[in-house]
Amino acid sequence: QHAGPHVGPMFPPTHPVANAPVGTPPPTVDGFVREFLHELTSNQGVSLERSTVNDQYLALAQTVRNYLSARWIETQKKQRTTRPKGVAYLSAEYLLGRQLGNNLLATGLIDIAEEAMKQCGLDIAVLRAQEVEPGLGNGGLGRLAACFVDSLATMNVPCIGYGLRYEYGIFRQTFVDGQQVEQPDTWLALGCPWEFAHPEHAIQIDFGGTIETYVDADGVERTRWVPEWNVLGIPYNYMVPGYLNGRVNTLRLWSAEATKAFDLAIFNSGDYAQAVRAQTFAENITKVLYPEDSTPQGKELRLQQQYFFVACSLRDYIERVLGPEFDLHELDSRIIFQLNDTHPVIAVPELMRILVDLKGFDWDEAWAVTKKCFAYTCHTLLPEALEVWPVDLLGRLLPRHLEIIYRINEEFLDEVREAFPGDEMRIRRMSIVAEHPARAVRMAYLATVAGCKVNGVAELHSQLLRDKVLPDFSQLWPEKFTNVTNGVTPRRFLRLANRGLSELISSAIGTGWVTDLERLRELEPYAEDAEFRSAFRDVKTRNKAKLNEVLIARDGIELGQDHMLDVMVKRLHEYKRQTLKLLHIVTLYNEIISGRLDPKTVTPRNFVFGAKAAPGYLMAKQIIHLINAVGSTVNADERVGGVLKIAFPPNYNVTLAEKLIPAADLSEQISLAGMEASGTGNMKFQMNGALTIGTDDGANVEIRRLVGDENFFLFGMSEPEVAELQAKGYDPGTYYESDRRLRGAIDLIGSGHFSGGDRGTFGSIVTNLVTVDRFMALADYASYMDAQERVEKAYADTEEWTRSAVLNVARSGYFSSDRSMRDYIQRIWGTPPAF
Ligand code: B1N
Repeated sequence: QHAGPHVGPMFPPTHPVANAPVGTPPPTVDGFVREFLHELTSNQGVSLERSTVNDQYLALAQTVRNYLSARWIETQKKQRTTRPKGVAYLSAEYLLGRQLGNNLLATGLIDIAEEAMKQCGLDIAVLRAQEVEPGLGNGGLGRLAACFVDSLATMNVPCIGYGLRYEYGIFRQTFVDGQQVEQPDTWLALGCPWEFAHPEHAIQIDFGGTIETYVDADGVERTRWVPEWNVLGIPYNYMVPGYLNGRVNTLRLWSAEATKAFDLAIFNSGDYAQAVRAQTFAENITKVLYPEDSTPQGKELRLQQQYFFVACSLRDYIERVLGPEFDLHELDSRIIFQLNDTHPVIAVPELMRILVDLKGFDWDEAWAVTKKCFAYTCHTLLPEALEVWPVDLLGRLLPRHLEIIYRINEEFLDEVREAFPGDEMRIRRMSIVAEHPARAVRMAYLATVAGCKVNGVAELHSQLLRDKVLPDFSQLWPEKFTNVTNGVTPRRFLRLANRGLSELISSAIGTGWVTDLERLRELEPYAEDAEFRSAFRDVKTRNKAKLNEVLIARDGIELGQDHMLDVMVKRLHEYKRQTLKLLHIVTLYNEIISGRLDPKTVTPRNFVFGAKAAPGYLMAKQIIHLINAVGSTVNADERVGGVLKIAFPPNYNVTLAEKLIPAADLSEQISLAGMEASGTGNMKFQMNGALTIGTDDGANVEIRRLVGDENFFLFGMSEPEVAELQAKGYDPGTYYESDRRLRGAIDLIGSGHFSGGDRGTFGSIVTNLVTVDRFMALADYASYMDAQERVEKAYADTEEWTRSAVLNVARSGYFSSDRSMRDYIQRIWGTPPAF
């Protein structure tokens, strides 16, 4: 049952209190007030009386930031002398969430700051609500990167996160007549106090042009890239504080600007307007985050973004962090570049180019170094999510890189030929360069060939990655493949988001769990303690009340009082099966209005959805429309008597997650088995005492193993059963025909009941479900309905339910991202912690 022997905190905090510089006295409320007022006048240039909430927020942020920056400088100074091996996490996304609360927590200043603001006549909650979260990611993948850098800092591991500073992050979602409308995310508009811009450290990044060969001074024939255009990368540094340990790591996000070459054009061309347009062209590179989760479109600008940020990052690490004296033959002694999915994989040929073309390495020497410096994390199983770049596009933008990829591929295929003589089919299957439908580079293959390790993000996912996505590669290099199950940071998602539960836990077992989450095990006996259970329920009730306040203020949404809170929050994607959740709701509704189900016998429930759809993903947008339509119809129907309430607050993001998750009773994790690589929301819900209804997919498998069958509502086909059904041919129509309740629900949607009588509105959803249903919602429907009935029964027994909820919390320690980091260190990085 237990996830392995428990070995205490590997990286104990080095400092008990705030991140204040060594030797300074501990901060006091009076001192904090003085510093705050100083920031208000000197930075915002206003008096307290005349200040706006934004002024106050910025001044408070500045005050907190000062505590961190001293430790930040110290961390870097120490690293320059100890020269430890570090991790460079390369990720196109960091979904950070609000910073102020986290930084107050990391510095131990929460209470002092709260009291200080009170003395100034201010409510710190109002100031905290002023912060616009940096939404520089789409979903799980970007949030994972943010959790990982938090854990590494807390575990005292040197890490630098590299990424992109998008001027517009993930779009702000609004609903107009129930349909998603995207608004630009202007997160920088009111100023971002957490970033440090360093334009003086700009790096020039080249694009386009041609390659030419020449003979160098030693008479050796070499290749060089003659680029056509370039842009500047400006670093913006963010502090990543460890929890109360004095370490502050760096997150370095790159912003694109026009180079002098563009400026010059203004004078030379005489066409001022054209020159300014050229500048916009350069700045477009970091203008906006591609709002696609799991299904990247092969857009040229996206490739520009990818190359831009990894080229900046490699140059930065090699030239600025290591410096000119460093012998790059030893590169792997100082760094491991962790590739967060395939988005940064163009870093592989870039490092080869640096070593071969710029540093004069011969090819084999360079390849030997490169192979040791990269490791690759795959986050998906969906074939359409595997990035592939057409060679004409790659060759146009990065001609030298394409040539390098060809050579890597040739040598790799020679290796395959040697291992499997005469197996030409295998060669074709494994080639990094696909020939059909068009010549294109398979980035996952390049990452697998170049990476010293390849990992999936949950046990099931890693197994499927080995057996189904990259079987030829795992056969060739079995030792390359490993698993690291995802995790989430308990600082943000338990300690900060759920203060009530945190305090209850600490009153029972002390505060050590914050950095050693396996200690939550010590809560197990409290599951049997009626007083503890009652206190646990009180916390939930208060969290629900707070959520109600938030939803009323934010969206005017009123949830049912004393209802079970059933939550499904995640990106909108067919494989995640929000429609299955809808079929459950519509079934209950249909049974009620047709008189077969007495609403008085139904457990009152609030169904809360949160989900953004990629703007170009039409089916996902229609499903959003349908959720809203079902919501307004059911909520307004008096026959339901208010027992079913549907809420779909728009713009689900980290900030809203922090309110929703602590209030939830039931966590919906209902993807088709074999489709969700891991999921991380599932872990956050468990940690906050929600029970899971879920399929045997992603990390649900591990959650269920840890909490036990009796504390988890399992339903649906297993992955092998899905594969079997797929193989024998899946026909959703048979399920529709044979299941009365299912047919009733689908027919009700098709009848126009939720669309003012118009049958067309949701016609394509209905047709798709009944004829295609790629993700087999209909096949799992009956089993899901059964599981929901078990949920109802279980929820009716309040004491038993609470007991299960407490056990869910007690057994969630494994899902700390600290544990994930320990696994990466042991299985992949070999990074010693730098005390
Ligand atoms: O990564 C998460 C997992 O927990 C989820 O199961 C997985 O779906 C998610 C292209 C992605 N996989 N792939 C992406 C994101 C943006 C993009 O442009 C793909 N996100 C995931 C963390 O491991």
